[in-house]
Amino acid sequence: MPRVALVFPYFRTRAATELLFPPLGAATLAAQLRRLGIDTKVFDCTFGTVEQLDAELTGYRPDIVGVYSMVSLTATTLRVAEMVKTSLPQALLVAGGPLPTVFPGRYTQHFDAVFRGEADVSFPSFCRDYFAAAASPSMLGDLPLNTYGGLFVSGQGLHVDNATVHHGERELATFPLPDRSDFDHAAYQRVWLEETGTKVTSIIVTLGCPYGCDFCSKPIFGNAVRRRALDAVFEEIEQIRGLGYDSLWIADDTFTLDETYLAEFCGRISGSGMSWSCLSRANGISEETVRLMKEAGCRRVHLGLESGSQATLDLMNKQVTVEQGARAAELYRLYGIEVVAFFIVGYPGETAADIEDTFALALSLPLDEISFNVPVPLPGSKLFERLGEPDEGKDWTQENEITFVFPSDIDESWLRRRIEETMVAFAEKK
Ligand code: B12
Repeated sequence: MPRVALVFPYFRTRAATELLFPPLGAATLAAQLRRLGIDTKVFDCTFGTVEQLDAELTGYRPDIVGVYSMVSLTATTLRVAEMVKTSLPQALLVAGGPLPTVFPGRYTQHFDAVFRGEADVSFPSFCRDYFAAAASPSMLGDLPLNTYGGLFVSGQGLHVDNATVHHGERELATFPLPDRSDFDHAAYQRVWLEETGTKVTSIIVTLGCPYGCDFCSKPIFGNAVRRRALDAVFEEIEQIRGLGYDSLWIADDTFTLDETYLAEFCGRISGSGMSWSCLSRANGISEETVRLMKEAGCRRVHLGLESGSQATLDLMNKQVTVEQGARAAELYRLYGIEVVAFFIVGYPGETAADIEDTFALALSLPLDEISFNVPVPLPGSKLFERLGEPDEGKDWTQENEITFVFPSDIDESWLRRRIEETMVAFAEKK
């Protein structure tokens, strides 16, 4: 029987900033593939090594190996691709995820095909047809390649560059729930329990974000906001609870966007004993909604306040004011929801005085945690379009670095010192 392997090439780094969640993209695709009757296995590398992956993949003998990639996984993705070429030379190598979506041509140098964007339907349909045709990597041209949304192939005399798709709410409601059965939940829960006292896992409830922040890259879900049917969401939450988790990290770009939908979500999760946290925005949130969120078990929100300078917020096209950010933080805290605030310092075009405004704001608000990052030009963002590729030799694929990867007027050692001083002042204030 033909087999598909889905690889999530993240190997635990134990960095202070690491957050461990099973990859939902692989779980989503596994559910769709299994619904089509295709033998599928997810290889989540989080707790493993490259050698283990090699042995397990070779033992499984897949005909198609699909690898997820994003900016921080560039090196491991290529390493896995090389490994597959050596150990499983007959397998078709396919890439998907945020970075292959933005740079498909870079990935087809190492992979036979790339699926850009939401691949829920296109990739499983492609696998089904590939197996039905008893195809091999050199026979791709025999398949109806222009019918698979987001497919990109370049090589062997083929050039396919199909438009990406965004699945509508009705279609999303017909999808199977992500299949989490291949993950090592005991290992994930052990880490979370040790670090936070709760067992947290991620879930996606709404897709997309309508805002156009200059630094943000939304290669998969894009601007079109779609809400999942709450019946399906709550069936998934029950499954998650059945796996032993007691807390959710809602990974949506902006979960608090639609207050009516949010109120319905709160009504349904209330009293379930499941706590949750999510990302929110400085604008568009009423006191009544915050009250409902608290009653419904919301423990903390993550707010991208970004800056204490209006000029910088405007440079970022954040479409909020400093006052709105301050009010949102105060409102959440008033109702007993913890606030984690993210700030970006050293934005191209901002001055040292703007940055000092950010440090002052961070120290003046009732916040539970703060973090400062320099802007990283993520492929797919407007900032990247403006700044281009990072300077030669700068490693921009790491998580949460305070190192400029582009020429900046801001003195990096001054910035590091001021960040440290602000963090110390924040800790003393708490
Ligand atoms: C959850 C999340 C995390 C989590 C966990 C990631 C995990 N284990 O999956 C945490 C908090 C750890 C995290 C950290 C980081 N993240 Co993050 N994260 C997300 C987030 C919010 C949701 C991802 C998700 O679960 N999506 C839901 C699933 C269903 O979608 P999906 O994974 O995209 O899968 C679909 C497609 O991509 C495709 N697909 C997926 N896999 C495959 C495989 C194959 C073979 C194929 C064909 C298709 C395919 O089909 C799926 C179904 O449609 C996204 C934003 C977003 N909305 O995408 C950012 C995002 C992926 N993260 C991003 C970044 C930059 C980071 C960090 C580098 C941030 C930082 N500076 O610290 C770190 C790196 C951490 C690391 N471990 O490497 C960027 C990536 C940008 C880019 N161009 O590469 C994104 C897009 C956010 C953003 N706008 O900046 N992240």
